[in-house]
Amino acid sequence: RHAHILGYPFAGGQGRQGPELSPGWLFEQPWIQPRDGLTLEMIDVSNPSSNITPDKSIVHGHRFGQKNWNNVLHSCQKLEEATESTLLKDHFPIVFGGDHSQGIGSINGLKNVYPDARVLWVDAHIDANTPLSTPSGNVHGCPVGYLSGLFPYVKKPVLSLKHLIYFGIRSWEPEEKQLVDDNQIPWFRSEDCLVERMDEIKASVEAHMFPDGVKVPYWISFDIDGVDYHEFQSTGTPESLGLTIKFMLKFLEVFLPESVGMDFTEVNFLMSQGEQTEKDKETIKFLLEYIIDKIHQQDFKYNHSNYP
Ligand code: DIR
Ligand code: MN
Ligand code: MN
Ligand code: MN
Repeated sequence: RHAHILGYPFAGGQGRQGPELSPGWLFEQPWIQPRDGLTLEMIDVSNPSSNITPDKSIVHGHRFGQKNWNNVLHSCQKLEEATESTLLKDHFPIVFGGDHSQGIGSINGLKNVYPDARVLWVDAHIDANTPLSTPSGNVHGCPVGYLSGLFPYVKKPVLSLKHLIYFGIRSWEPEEKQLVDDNQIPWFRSEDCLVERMDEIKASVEAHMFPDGVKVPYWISFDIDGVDYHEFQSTGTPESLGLTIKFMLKFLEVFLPESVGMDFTEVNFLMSQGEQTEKDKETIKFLLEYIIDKIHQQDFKYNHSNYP
């Protein structure tokens, strides 16, 4: 399959400068230049930098408590359209952010084409906050809440909580953990994410996602903070006790062949210094080259036009 990288230079879903610079950095790298099977496209976002002003406007009777909300939604609308058109070409979108608020746009685009696609959420965080539960007001902590209809004013909930599984979570608000427990959303802790246990993990993912045995494609939503801080530091809210890069490679090897697209988010090189930044840049190169290679090898299993 053809890989199409959508750069999403938007940092307004959180409070730090930096994530908006990552796509520009990436697109300048010699190893990512367009070639057979690989194209690049930069999304034109509104107000790329973080902006911590809470939006006080009222829509459908509800006050927006989240920061920078109008820019998030406006930019996500463009991302939704670009993701959708990439999928309609049967190309594989890699949405390279930017912060994780991008999931609102990318997964809406996904669901326009593959309405019952399943989502694998790799993250240190649950990202299911709502206007009421968010302590920070940062929308990057809310995409699952928005997508699954927990926002009172959401027009179109597109993601069923039955179609979601977490990997690597280790930080949450009480309301988020309650949601995971109440809805029995499976989550794999970092200590259980071992390469040797991948067969077991895959079997339990499939049993949950496809109880009737009929497979549909996955979308991988990869927040780099899912990876342990000791292995990758260039991210805004790093957490220790995370996934290893070694596990991530195995995870990608196993799930990319069954996936139609992915998010790759929260890379922020302003969060590290010197040697560490260089090491983290090498890690991104290694991961992306691995991902693109796996996409090129992908069997043409899911084609939008023969999709049920
Ligand atoms: C926190 C942090 N739960 C929040 N979330 C992050 O602000 O809602 N998600 N960093 O990636
Ligand atoms: Mn739409
Ligand atoms: Mn996170
Ligand atoms: Mn996240």
